[in-house]
Amino acid sequence: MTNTLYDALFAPHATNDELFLTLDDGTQVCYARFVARIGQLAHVLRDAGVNPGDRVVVQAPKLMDTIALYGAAIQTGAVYLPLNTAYTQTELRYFISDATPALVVCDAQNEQAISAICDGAAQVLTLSADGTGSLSTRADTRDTGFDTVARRPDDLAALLYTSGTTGRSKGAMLSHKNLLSNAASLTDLWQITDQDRLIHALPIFHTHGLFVAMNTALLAGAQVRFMAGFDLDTIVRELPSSTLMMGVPTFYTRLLGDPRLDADLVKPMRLFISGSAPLLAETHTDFEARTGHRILERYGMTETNMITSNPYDGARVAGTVGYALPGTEIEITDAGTPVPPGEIGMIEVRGDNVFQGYWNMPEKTAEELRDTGFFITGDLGIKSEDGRISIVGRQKDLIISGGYNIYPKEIEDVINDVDGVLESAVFGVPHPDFGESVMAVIVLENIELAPEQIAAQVEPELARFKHPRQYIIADALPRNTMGKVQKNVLREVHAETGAH
Ligand code: MCA
Ligand code: AMP
Repeated sequence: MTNTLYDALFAPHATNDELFLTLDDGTQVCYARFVARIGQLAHVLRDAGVNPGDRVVVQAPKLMDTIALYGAAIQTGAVYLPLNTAYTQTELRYFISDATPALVVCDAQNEQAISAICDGAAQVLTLSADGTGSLSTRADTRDTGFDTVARRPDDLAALLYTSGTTGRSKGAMLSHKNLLSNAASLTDLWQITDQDRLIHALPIFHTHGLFVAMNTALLAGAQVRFMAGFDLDTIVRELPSSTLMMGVPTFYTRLLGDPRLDADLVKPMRLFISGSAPLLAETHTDFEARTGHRILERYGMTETNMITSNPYDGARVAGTVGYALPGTEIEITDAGTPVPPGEIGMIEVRGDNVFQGYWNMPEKTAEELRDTGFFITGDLGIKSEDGRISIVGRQKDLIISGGYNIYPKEIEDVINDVDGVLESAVFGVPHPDFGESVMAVIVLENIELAPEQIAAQVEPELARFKHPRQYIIADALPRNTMGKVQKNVLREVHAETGAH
């Protein structure tokens, strides 16, 4: 019985006594124990009625059991669907109704609200920050052996929601082959081995922390220092005994802000990797000056996994995202036609890493995934003569704050629903810690409404990281002759405000 992803990432470790995870409280988990836990959790999933192809929604804290649950979903042939722990009930209602899961796993404090949303259509089990909950309790008494369900390379392994320009999040369907091919390319390119110890401070509900970091570590049999979240002191403490770190640019600017960061502290470190948002050239050069390490920047998307990487051995050039990964083709296009090297165009990508389409959204899939297999990323870039890619902008209206993607349309829709609001424009302005932060300019109907009154209605609907840091009331929005709101004008006018 073969199961593409399980056989590559988890099964080989069934008798591996080497160390896998080290947690914040000092707990150490070896690979074999981790695989045994996956087996126990797989029984719980099956008992809960999860069948092959069913979605398992997980909105849970970052724990060993949460990552084992990913393995268990794969072993039972289910589709793993992780959700940001910051999502509000309104946001959860959408994801659950769209994905129609068989099971939802959540923190006990959200059990009641999520049960009400599911309304009997899905089972709800709990996994809380202290590791307790009905999921763990049930697993504790189950067998560790589980007959792995067969899954082929094209079967779905995960469904990851990514916000959309229309305001509605889209579920990106990722197959076993999509995930495994990308993990294999990255492990090879970044030379990850069982001698590595990875600092893992990213959330595990996105591609970066879940697939880029965990799948490569599992494939290589590396050790993982699994941190509940980003904590500067913990990272500074762990750097001298680690070899590898993956982070968003905010990790690196925060480290640079700490006087303890120097070449001595990072002596055993082999590789620092950055992605999910543009790394400023200044951060790149400052980091090298302080530590002697040139950060390796790579580029990816939820729909495509990783697309490019700067080389491990060759030049890591600040402001570029490197070359297409092996097995991945990139074309820079203008209205679908490739443009010559050095010219700006749309970045399109094709390869085993590219997803299977959007869940329940065939029209969206058709708009963004060509019949030729090329996916239209929405990012604008340039390819040099030798194939090196630089991202120069985005055609999609997107804000990236601390590595989280925020689509303005989603926030504008909520603001526009407030009584007394005529229209709004949401955009990103430079922010020293998060790279960009969210700002809203609002035009009112003929009525007095304070920004705080608007915020009080908007914010309960949206995860905290999406909240505008400022609401500005204006008489009108700047528009071009076609009537389109000029967000570039708003960004320029308000550029200074976001830094505060
Ligand atoms: C936290 N807050 C944020 C963010 N994170 N606000 C805006 N943007 C954020 N990213 C809020 C908190 O709720 C808090 O609100 C306040 O800001 C300060 O929180 P702080 O303690 O400073 O935050 P933190 O807990 O230290 O988190 C910052 C972080 C985190 C470490 C940068 O956001 C993070 O881990 N980001 C990584 C995201 C990621 O994994 N992206 C990959 C997506 P209050 O005011 O209530 O205190 S995958 C992807 O993009 C593709 C595929 C790719 O290429 O990787
Ligand atoms: P997501 O859809 O959440 O996976 O985010 C993907 C988007 O993040 C891409 O389309 C890019 O706009 C952006 N992104 C990821 N990595 C980088 C990078 N290294 N530099 C610039 N933008 C990036």
